[in-house]
Amino acid sequence: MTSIDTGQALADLAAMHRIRLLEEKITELRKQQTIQGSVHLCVGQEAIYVGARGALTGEDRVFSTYRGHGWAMACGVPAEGILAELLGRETGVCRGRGGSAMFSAADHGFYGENSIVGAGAPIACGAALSARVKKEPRVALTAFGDGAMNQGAIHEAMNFAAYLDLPVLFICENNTYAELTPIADTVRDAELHKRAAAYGMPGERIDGNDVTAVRECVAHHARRAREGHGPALIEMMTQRLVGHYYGDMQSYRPKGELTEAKQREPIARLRGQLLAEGVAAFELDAVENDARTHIEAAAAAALAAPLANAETVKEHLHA
Ligand SMILES: Cc1ncc(C[n+]2csc(CCOP(=O)(O)OP(=O)(O)O)c2C)c(N)n1
Ligand SMILES: [Mg+2]
Repeated sequence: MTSIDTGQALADLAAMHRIRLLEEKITELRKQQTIQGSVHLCVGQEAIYVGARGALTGEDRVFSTYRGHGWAMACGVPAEGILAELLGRETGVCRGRGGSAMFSAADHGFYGENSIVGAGAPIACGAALSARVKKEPRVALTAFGDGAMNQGAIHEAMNFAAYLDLPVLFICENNTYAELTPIADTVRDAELHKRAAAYGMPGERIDGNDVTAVRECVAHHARRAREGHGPALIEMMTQRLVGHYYGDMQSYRPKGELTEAKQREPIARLRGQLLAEGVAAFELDAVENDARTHIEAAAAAALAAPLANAETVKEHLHA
Protein backbone atom coordinates (compact mmCIF):
# COMPACT_ATOMS: atom_id res chain seq x y z
CA MET A 1 0.00 0.00 0.00
CA THR A 2 1.33 3.48 -0.88
CA SER A 3 2.04 5.98 1.91
CA ILE A 4 -0.30 8.97 2.04
CA ASP A 5 -0.21 12.74 2.51
CA THR A 6 -3.11 13.35 4.91
CA GLY A 7 -4.29 16.64 3.35
CA GLN A 8 -4.32 15.16 -0.14
CA ALA A 9 -6.00 12.01 1.13
CA LEU A 10 -8.81 13.98 2.79
CA ALA A 11 -9.40 15.85 -0.48
CA ASP A 12 -9.42 12.53 -2.36
CA LEU A 13 -11.86 11.06 0.15
CA ALA A 14 -14.21 14.02 -0.31
CA ALA A 15 -14.02 13.74 -4.11
CA MET A 16 -14.68 9.98 -4.03
CA HIS A 17 -17.63 10.42 -1.66
CA ARG A 18 -19.16 13.00 -3.99
CA ILE A 19 -18.95 10.58 -6.91
CA ARG A 20 -20.33 7.67 -4.85
CA LEU A 21 -23.20 9.80 -3.52
CA LEU A 22 -23.95 11.16 -6.98
CA GLU A 23 -24.31 7.57 -8.20
CA GLU A 24 -26.53 6.72 -5.24
CA LYS A 25 -28.73 9.75 -5.97
CA ILE A 26 -28.96 8.72 -9.64
CA THR A 27 -29.96 5.20 -8.53
CA GLU A 28 -32.73 6.65 -6.36
CA LEU A 29 -34.03 8.89 -9.16
CA ARG A 30 -33.81 6.07 -11.72
CA LYS A 31 -35.74 3.76 -9.41
CA GLN A 32 -38.52 6.36 -9.20
CA GLN A 33 -38.32 6.71 -13.00
CA THR A 34 -37.66 10.41 -12.55
CA ILE A 35 -34.51 9.61 -14.53
CA GLN A 36 -35.36 7.42 -17.50
CA GLY A 37 -33.39 5.25 -19.89
CA SER A 38 -30.10 3.43 -19.69
CA VAL A 39 -27.79 4.18 -16.74
CA HIS A 40 -24.32 2.69 -16.09
CA LEU A 41 -22.86 3.42 -12.67
CA CYS A 42 -19.23 3.51 -11.55
CA VAL A 43 -19.66 2.65 -7.85
CA GLY A 44 -16.41 1.08 -6.61
CA GLN A 45 -14.21 2.55 -9.36
CA GLU A 46 -13.93 6.10 -7.93
CA ALA A 47 -10.20 6.00 -7.11
CA ILE A 48 -9.37 5.77 -10.81
CA TYR A 49 -11.15 9.01 -11.68
CA VAL A 50 -9.98 11.01 -8.69
CA GLY A 51 -6.38 9.76 -8.79
CA ALA A 52 -5.93 10.03 -12.56
CA ARG A 53 -7.59 13.42 -13.00
CA GLY A 54 -5.64 14.68 -10.01
CA ALA A 55 -2.43 13.98 -11.93
CA LEU A 56 -3.46 16.03 -14.98
CA THR A 57 -3.67 19.75 -15.71
CA GLY A 58 -6.73 21.79 -16.65
CA GLU A 59 -5.58 21.79 -20.29
CA ASP A 60 -5.58 18.00 -20.59
CA ARG A 61 -8.52 16.17 -22.15
CA VAL A 62 -10.48 13.21 -20.91
CA PHE A 63 -12.48 10.78 -23.05
CA SER A 64 -14.57 8.23 -21.14
CA THR A 65 -17.17 5.56 -21.78
CA TYR A 66 -20.89 5.44 -20.97
CA ARG A 67 -19.76 4.70 -17.36
CA GLY A 68 -18.58 8.29 -17.23
CA HIS A 69 -20.29 10.20 -14.40
CA GLY A 70 -17.24 9.75 -12.15
CA TRP A 71 -14.82 11.01 -14.80
CA ALA A 72 -17.03 14.06 -15.35
CA MET A 73 -17.14 14.84 -11.62
CA ALA A 74 -13.37 14.39 -11.33
CA CYS A 75 -12.95 16.85 -14.23
CA GLY A 76 -14.89 19.40 -12.18
CA VAL A 77 -18.20 19.21 -14.03
CA PRO A 78 -20.77 20.39 -11.44
CA ALA A 79 -22.99 17.67 -9.97
CA GLU A 80 -26.02 19.86 -10.61
CA GLY A 81 -25.29 20.01 -14.35
CA ILE A 82 -24.78 16.23 -14.50
CA LEU A 83 -28.00 15.48 -12.62
CA ALA A 84 -29.94 18.00 -14.69
CA GLU A 85 -28.56 16.33 -17.82
CA LEU A 86 -29.77 12.90 -16.71
CA LEU A 87 -33.13 14.44 -15.78
CA GLY A 88 -33.50 15.94 -19.28
CA ARG A 89 -33.48 19.51 -17.97
CA GLU A 90 -32.63 22.71 -19.82
CA THR A 91 -29.81 23.28 -17.30
CA GLY A 92 -28.11 19.96 -18.04
CA VAL A 93 -24.52 20.16 -19.29
CA CYS A 94 -25.79 19.24 -22.78
CA ARG A 95 -29.26 20.66 -22.21
CA GLY A 96 -30.65 17.17 -21.75
CA ARG A 97 -29.54 15.90 -25.17
CA GLY A 98 -26.82 13.54 -23.96
CA GLY A 99 -28.44 11.81 -20.99
CA SER A 100 -26.47 9.44 -18.79
CA ALA A 101 -24.32 7.85 -21.46
CA MET A 102 -23.51 10.52 -24.03
CA PHE A 103 -22.82 13.85 -22.34
CA SER A 104 -19.74 16.02 -22.55
CA ALA A 105 -18.47 19.25 -21.00
CA ALA A 106 -15.52 20.48 -23.03
CA ASP A 107 -15.19 23.61 -20.88
CA HIS A 108 -14.06 21.27 -18.09
CA GLY A 109 -11.74 19.20 -20.28
CA PHE A 110 -14.34 16.41 -20.32
CA TYR A 111 -14.56 15.58 -23.99
CA GLY A 112 -17.30 13.16 -23.38
CA GLU A 113 -18.70 9.79 -22.81
CA ASN A 114 -19.13 7.35 -25.67
CA SER A 115 -21.51 4.42 -25.86
CA ILE A 116 -19.61 2.68 -28.64
CA VAL A 117 -17.17 0.38 -26.85
CA GLY A 118 -13.59 1.45 -27.68
CA ALA A 119 -14.58 4.47 -29.74
CA GLY A 120 -13.06 7.07 -27.42
CA ALA A 121 -9.50 5.89 -28.07
CA PRO A 122 -9.14 7.01 -31.72
CA ILE A 123 -10.80 10.32 -30.81
CA ALA A 124 -8.23 10.83 -28.04
CA CYS A 125 -5.50 10.20 -30.63
CA GLY A 126 -6.99 13.03 -32.67
CA ALA A 127 -6.89 15.34 -29.64
CA ALA A 128 -3.27 14.34 -28.98
CA LEU A 129 -2.31 14.90 -32.62
CA SER A 130 -3.91 18.33 -32.49
CA ALA A 131 -1.85 19.13 -29.37
CA ARG A 132 1.28 18.07 -31.26
CA VAL A 133 0.46 20.17 -34.33
CA LYS A 134 -0.42 23.23 -32.22
CA LYS A 135 2.63 22.68 -29.99
CA GLU A 136 0.42 22.66 -26.89
CA PRO A 137 1.69 20.59 -23.95
CA ARG A 138 -1.58 18.69 -23.42
CA VAL A 139 -2.19 15.01 -22.94
CA ALA A 140 -5.33 13.11 -23.91
CA LEU A 141 -6.56 10.45 -21.52
CA THR A 142 -8.85 7.78 -22.89
CA ALA A 143 -10.55 5.41 -20.46
CA PHE A 144 -12.20 2.13 -21.43
CA GLY A 145 -12.98 -1.23 -19.92
CA ASP A 146 -11.34 -4.65 -19.97
CA GLY A 147 -13.87 -5.81 -22.57
CA ALA A 148 -12.91 -2.90 -24.83
CA MET A 149 -9.37 -4.30 -24.96
CA ASN A 150 -10.71 -6.78 -27.52
CA GLN A 151 -12.06 -4.06 -29.81
CA GLY A 152 -10.19 -3.28 -33.00
CA ALA A 153 -10.47 0.48 -32.47
CA ILE A 154 -8.42 0.25 -29.28
CA HIS A 155 -5.59 -1.59 -31.05
CA GLU A 156 -5.62 0.79 -34.00
CA ALA A 157 -5.43 3.73 -31.60
CA MET A 158 -2.61 2.18 -29.54
CA ASN A 159 -0.56 1.46 -32.65
CA PHE A 160 -1.18 4.92 -34.10
CA ALA A 161 -0.30 6.69 -30.83
CA ALA A 162 2.78 4.56 -30.20
CA TYR A 163 4.12 4.97 -33.74
CA LEU A 164 3.73 8.76 -33.61
CA ASP A 165 4.76 9.09 -29.92
CA LEU A 166 1.47 10.87 -29.26
CA PRO A 167 0.70 12.08 -25.73
CA VAL A 168 -2.12 9.62 -25.05
CA LEU A 169 -2.78 7.80 -21.79
CA PHE A 170 -4.69 4.58 -22.39
CA ILE A 171 -6.44 3.78 -19.11
CA CYS A 172 -8.02 0.35 -18.92
CA GLU A 173 -10.49 0.19 -16.03
CA ASN A 174 -10.32 -3.54 -15.49
CA ASN A 175 -13.43 -4.34 -13.43
CA THR A 176 -13.07 -7.95 -14.66
CA TYR A 177 -16.41 -8.00 -16.49
CA ALA A 178 -17.57 -7.02 -19.95
CA GLU A 179 -21.30 -6.66 -19.39
CA LEU A 180 -22.12 -10.02 -17.78
CA THR A 181 -19.05 -11.98 -18.99
CA PRO A 182 -15.84 -12.35 -16.95
CA ILE A 183 -12.81 -11.13 -18.90
CA ALA A 184 -11.02 -14.39 -18.02
CA ASP A 185 -13.60 -16.25 -20.15
CA THR A 186 -12.77 -14.27 -23.25
CA VAL A 187 -8.96 -14.05 -23.40
CA ARG A 188 -6.00 -16.46 -23.14
CA ASP A 189 -3.98 -14.03 -21.06
CA ALA A 190 -5.96 -11.77 -18.72
CA GLU A 191 -2.92 -9.58 -17.96
CA LEU A 192 -4.05 -6.99 -20.43
CA HIS A 193 -1.22 -4.52 -19.78
CA LYS A 194 1.20 -6.93 -21.51
CA ARG A 195 -0.37 -6.03 -24.83
CA ALA A 196 1.37 -2.64 -24.68
CA ALA A 197 4.67 -4.34 -25.53
CA ALA A 198 3.30 -5.36 -28.92
CA TYR A 199 2.94 -1.68 -29.79
CA GLY A 200 6.28 -0.61 -28.33
CA MET A 201 4.97 1.40 -25.41
CA PRO A 202 5.10 0.95 -21.64
CA GLY A 203 2.34 -1.10 -20.03
CA GLU A 204 1.64 -1.41 -16.33
CA ARG A 205 -0.91 -3.06 -14.10
CA ILE A 206 -1.70 -1.23 -10.86
CA ASP A 207 -4.24 -1.38 -8.06
CA GLY A 208 -7.01 0.89 -9.32
CA ASN A 209 -8.59 1.06 -5.88
CA ASP A 210 -5.54 2.83 -4.43
CA VAL A 211 -6.07 6.49 -5.25
CA THR A 212 -2.49 7.45 -4.38
CA ALA A 213 -0.99 4.72 -6.56
CA VAL A 214 -3.25 5.80 -9.42
CA ARG A 215 -2.19 9.44 -9.11
CA GLU A 216 1.52 8.59 -8.97
CA CYS A 217 1.37 6.24 -11.93
CA VAL A 218 -0.63 8.64 -14.12
CA ALA A 219 1.62 11.56 -13.13
CA HIS A 220 4.66 9.58 -14.26
CA HIS A 221 3.20 8.61 -17.63
CA ALA A 222 1.66 12.06 -18.22
CA ARG A 223 5.09 13.63 -17.66
CA ARG A 224 6.70 11.22 -20.13
CA ALA A 225 3.96 11.83 -22.70
CA ARG A 226 4.20 15.60 -22.33
CA GLU A 227 7.96 15.44 -22.84
CA GLY A 228 7.41 13.71 -26.18
CA HIS A 229 8.12 10.12 -25.11
CA GLY A 230 4.75 8.83 -26.24
CA PRO A 231 1.78 6.94 -24.85
CA ALA A 232 1.34 4.28 -22.18
CA LEU A 233 -1.23 1.66 -21.31
CA ILE A 234 -2.16 1.50 -17.62
CA GLU A 235 -4.37 -1.36 -16.53
CA MET A 236 -6.14 -0.41 -13.31
CA MET A 237 -7.59 -3.33 -11.39
CA THR A 238 -10.92 -2.59 -9.75
CA GLN A 239 -14.43 -3.92 -9.22
CA ARG A 240 -17.79 -2.34 -9.88
CA LEU A 241 -19.93 -2.83 -6.79
CA VAL A 242 -23.17 -2.58 -8.78
CA GLY A 243 -24.56 -4.15 -11.93
CA HIS A 244 -23.33 -3.42 -15.45
CA TYR A 245 -26.44 -1.25 -15.94
CA TYR A 246 -29.22 -0.14 -13.64
CA GLY A 247 -31.51 -3.18 -13.28
CA ASP A 248 -28.80 -5.83 -13.82
CA MET A 249 -29.59 -8.65 -11.35
CA GLN A 250 -25.92 -9.79 -11.31
CA SER A 251 -26.86 -13.47 -11.13
CA TYR A 252 -23.61 -14.20 -12.99
CA ARG A 253 -21.49 -13.21 -10.00
CA PRO A 254 -20.03 -16.08 -7.95
CA LYS A 255 -21.29 -16.22 -4.37
CA GLY A 256 -19.27 -14.01 -2.03
CA GLU A 257 -17.59 -12.02 -4.83
CA LEU A 258 -19.25 -8.72 -3.93
CA THR A 259 -18.64 -9.16 -0.20
CA GLU A 260 -14.98 -9.71 -0.92
CA ALA A 261 -14.82 -6.78 -3.34
CA LYS A 262 -16.25 -4.50 -0.66
CA GLN A 263 -13.23 -5.28 1.53
CA ARG A 264 -11.00 -3.70 -1.10
CA GLU A 265 -13.20 -0.86 -2.28
CA PRO A 266 -11.47 2.55 -2.50
CA ILE A 267 -13.49 4.68 -0.09
CA ALA A 268 -13.50 2.26 2.86
CA ARG A 269 -9.86 1.61 2.19
CA LEU A 270 -8.76 5.25 2.21
CA ARG A 271 -10.89 5.85 5.30
CA GLY A 272 -9.03 2.97 6.98
CA GLN A 273 -5.68 4.45 5.98
CA LEU A 274 -6.64 7.86 7.39
CA LEU A 275 -7.81 6.31 10.65
CA ALA A 276 -4.49 4.50 10.89
CA GLU A 277 -2.74 7.87 10.34
CA GLY A 278 -4.57 9.20 13.42
CA VAL A 279 -7.37 11.20 11.77
CA ALA A 280 -10.46 11.06 13.99
CA ALA A 281 -13.55 9.17 12.83
CA PHE A 282 -15.76 12.23 13.34
CA GLU A 283 -13.60 14.22 10.90
CA LEU A 284 -14.02 11.50 8.30
CA ASP A 285 -17.77 11.39 8.94
CA ALA A 286 -17.87 15.16 8.39
CA VAL A 287 -16.21 14.71 4.99
CA GLU A 288 -18.93 12.28 3.98
CA ASN A 289 -21.71 14.49 5.38
CA ASP A 290 -20.44 17.53 3.48
CA ALA A 291 -20.42 15.48 0.28
CA ARG A 292 -23.99 14.37 1.00
CA THR A 293 -25.15 17.96 1.55
CA HIS A 294 -23.46 18.95 -1.72
CA ILE A 295 -25.20 16.22 -3.74
CA GLU A 296 -28.60 16.79 -2.09
CA ALA A 297 -28.42 20.51 -2.94
CA ALA A 298 -27.37 19.69 -6.52
CA ALA A 299 -30.28 17.27 -6.92
CA ALA A 300 -32.80 19.76 -5.52
CA ALA A 301 -31.61 22.45 -7.94
CA ALA A 302 -31.61 20.03 -10.90
CA LEU A 303 -35.12 18.83 -10.10
CA ALA A 304 -36.37 22.41 -9.86
CA ALA A 305 -35.05 23.29 -13.34
CA PRO A 306 -37.37 23.30 -16.39
CA LEU A 307 -37.44 20.32 -18.73
CA ALA A 308 -35.62 20.78 -22.03
CA ASN A 309 -37.91 22.37 -24.58
CA ALA A 310 -38.87 19.88 -27.32
CA GLU A 311 -39.18 22.68 -29.87
CA THR A 312 -35.44 23.36 -29.64
CA VAL A 313 -34.40 19.71 -29.89
CA LYS A 314 -32.36 20.29 -33.05
CA GLU A 315 -30.31 23.05 -31.45
CA HIS A 316 -27.01 22.46 -29.60
CA LEU A 317 -26.27 19.31 -31.57
CA HIS A 318 -22.95 18.65 -33.30
CA ALA A 319 -22.39 15.85 -35.77
C1 LIG B 1 -18.86 -1.52 -30.44
C2 LIG B 1 -19.78 -2.03 -29.36
N1 LIG B 1 -19.93 -3.37 -29.19
C3 LIG B 1 -20.75 -3.84 -28.22
C4 LIG B 1 -21.44 -2.98 -27.41
C5 LIG B 1 -22.34 -3.53 -26.30
N2 LIG B 1 -21.67 -3.33 -25.01
C6 LIG B 1 -21.98 -2.29 -24.20
S1 LIG B 1 -21.07 -2.27 -22.81
C7 LIG B 1 -20.25 -3.66 -23.25
C8 LIG B 1 -19.22 -4.28 -22.35
C9 LIG B 1 -17.99 -3.46 -22.22
O1 LIG B 1 -17.22 -3.96 -21.16
P1 LIG B 1 -15.94 -3.23 -20.67
O2 LIG B 1 -15.20 -2.70 -21.83
O3 LIG B 1 -15.23 -4.12 -19.75
O4 LIG B 1 -16.52 -1.94 -19.88
P2 LIG B 1 -17.36 -1.88 -18.53
O5 LIG B 1 -18.80 -1.85 -18.94
O6 LIG B 1 -17.01 -3.04 -17.68
O7 LIG B 1 -16.99 -0.56 -17.90
C10 LIG B 1 -20.69 -4.14 -24.48
C11 LIG B 1 -20.19 -5.34 -25.14
C12 LIG B 1 -21.27 -1.59 -27.64
N3 LIG B 1 -21.90 -0.68 -26.88
N4 LIG B 1 -20.42 -1.15 -28.58
MG1 LIG C 1 -15.29 -4.22 -17.67
